[in-house]
Amino acid sequence: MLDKKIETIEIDELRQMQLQRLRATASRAYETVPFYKKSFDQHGVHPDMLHSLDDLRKFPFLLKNDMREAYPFGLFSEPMENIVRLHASSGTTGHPTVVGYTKNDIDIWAEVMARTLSAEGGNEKDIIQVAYGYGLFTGGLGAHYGAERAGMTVVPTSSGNTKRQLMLIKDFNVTLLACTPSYALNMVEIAEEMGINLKELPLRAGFFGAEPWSDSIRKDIEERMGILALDIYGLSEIIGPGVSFECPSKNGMHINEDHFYPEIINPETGEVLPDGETGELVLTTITKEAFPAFRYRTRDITRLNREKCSCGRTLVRMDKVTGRTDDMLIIRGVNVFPSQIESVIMEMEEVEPHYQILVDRDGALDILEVQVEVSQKFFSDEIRKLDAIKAKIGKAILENLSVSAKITLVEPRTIERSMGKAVRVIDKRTKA
Ligand code: DLL
Repeated sequence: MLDKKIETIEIDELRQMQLQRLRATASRAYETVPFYKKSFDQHGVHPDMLHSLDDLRKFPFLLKNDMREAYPFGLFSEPMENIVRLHASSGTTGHPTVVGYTKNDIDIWAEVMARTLSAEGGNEKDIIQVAYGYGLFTGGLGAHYGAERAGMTVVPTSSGNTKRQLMLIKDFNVTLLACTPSYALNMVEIAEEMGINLKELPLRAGFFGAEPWSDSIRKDIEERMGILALDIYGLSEIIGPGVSFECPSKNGMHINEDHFYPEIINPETGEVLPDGETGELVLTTITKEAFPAFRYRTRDITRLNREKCSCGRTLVRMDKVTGRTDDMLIIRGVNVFPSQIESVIMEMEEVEPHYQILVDRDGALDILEVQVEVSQKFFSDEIRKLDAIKAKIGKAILENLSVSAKITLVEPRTIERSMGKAVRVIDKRTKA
């Protein structure tokens, strides 16, 4: 634990700190960002109305689209001379969303990421390889500054050039790894090909995030790398990685509540749900200067857990994010989350954790196809056996998701490997 005082803070003290910070941020946003003034006024709310944290629910949400419309700097609350860094997330349509940081924001980011990367005991004796992409994406630089703040030795490889990554892990005696879980799986395969046994190396833990990954994938990475695999969560609109992090109990991610205030809402009605219920995560930054995000709708689906954690931290935990409200597929009227398909696939020993979901339309009918790689061990089997594997996966998907899917088994190593966030779904239907 890096910051015992904060990470095990008494709840009453935390709530008081949050309220104070929230009020200050709300006032600053109202006074300096015309968007917030207009939006608060239109909803008949004012920062002075924040007498308790619950009063926040009366305030309007911030949507991704509001950020797009404010492109590039419309939501900044500080003059450009105080902004020392910009990041942006690409998104699939329209303008990217741009976020800015003051020197103090970068400092806070380093601090929350230092907590994240020290969660399993890491310290200045560690050598961490940062294989998240460096650039406008927040993964690389976010992890980098956090690791430096924790006093670690950073190997800033960024993503790609996997053989060299592996050589450095081995030659530099790297102990910690930070990258997306899909890139970690990619690394494992290439290490196996190169004859590098990661299990024999000092590598001890990995901090994986930026995309959903199931516990089965965690198990696969842990076994094949011989490490502890921890989940880390964040988004550029809020700060980047560092919003929440898993401790070695691996039972939810502790939210850095001294900087980010979470709520869970019903995505249909916008109503705040009680703790313990699953819904859309809404986050408010309570210390950010350059770009204060007030009730930002993340679209990520999760649940808050306030039960005491065995690690001693009092910071609330959020469940692993298994999907987003906008990645739900509607197939012939049935709601399907890609993570549900992944869970089914991961139960099958005959296939590898590499798959792609293709959705198309034939006339009025939605077609769902799941392409998945057969394990080397089973690939040489006769057609009859491969057909049986296909039928088994198809049946399991139908039973679990109530939707029929065409299963295509592909040769090992044919689905494109990811360096960053994996592309799992290709939806060829024209979206309304
Ligand atoms: O992905 C920040 C990040 C970098 C987080 C490195 C963790 C590690 P964006 O590119 O803005 O920022 O994407 C944010 O990615 O709203 C989630 O949908 C998804 N996401 C991030 N972390 C996780 C995770 C970075 N641990 C979006 N599990 C978020 C599931 C995640 N989804």
